[in-house]
Amino acid sequence: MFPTDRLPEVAFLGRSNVGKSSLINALTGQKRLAFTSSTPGRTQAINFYRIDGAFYFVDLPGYGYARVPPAQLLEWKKLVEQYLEKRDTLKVSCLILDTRRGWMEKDLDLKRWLEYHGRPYLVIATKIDKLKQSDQERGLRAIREEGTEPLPFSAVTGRGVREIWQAIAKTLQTR
Ligand SMILES: Nc1nc2c(ncn2[C@@H]2O[C@H](COP(=O)(O)OP(=O)(O)OP(=O)(O)O)[C@@H](O)[C@H]2O)c(=O)[nH]1
Ligand SMILES: [Mg+2]
Repeated sequence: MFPTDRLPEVAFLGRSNVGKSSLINALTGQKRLAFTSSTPGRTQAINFYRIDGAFYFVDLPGYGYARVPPAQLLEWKKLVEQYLEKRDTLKVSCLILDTRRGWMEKDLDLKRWLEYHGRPYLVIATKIDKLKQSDQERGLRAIREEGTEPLPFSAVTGRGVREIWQAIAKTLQTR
């Protein structure tokens, strides 16, 4: 089910509808590489996108969508935790937060989980275009309170694409 060519992988994690697939599309400059939707819970499986034959972007299904039946929630946990725990080609995860909402309970659970398992991660503060300047700064400050520096991003304006690429490239080089 997962690729076996052992290329390094970058995973995209976050709540349902936060903009994981949109970030992948913005980073690759391909509008429809990863399927995006205004219907939460669109990405249900783990999707691997091979980039330049050099590594994979891994689009994981979102969490925290209230209307998911319990059985499916368990499936999600099994699938995602199995991937995050065992996958030795995974180099870095991008934990994506909505700048308007900051850290929510499930995000903090995931952050602690990644830290406990020694998994390196970047924090992306997305949909920043939806906030006016002063609220952007307030949102970013709130995210910093958990001891991480967020990378501001907008799929609409393209803000942050270069900085996120630089951060990803750095983690791919050092491991
Ligand atoms: N304004 C704005 N809208 C965004 C941004 N990123 C994503 N969206 C919108 O948010 C919705 C969800 O985006 P997706 O990329 O499908 O989100 P996802 O996290 O992949 O969602 P699931 O796969 O369902 O978990 C879509 O309607 C996007 O157009 C952004 O930076 N700014
Ligand atoms: Mg998606």
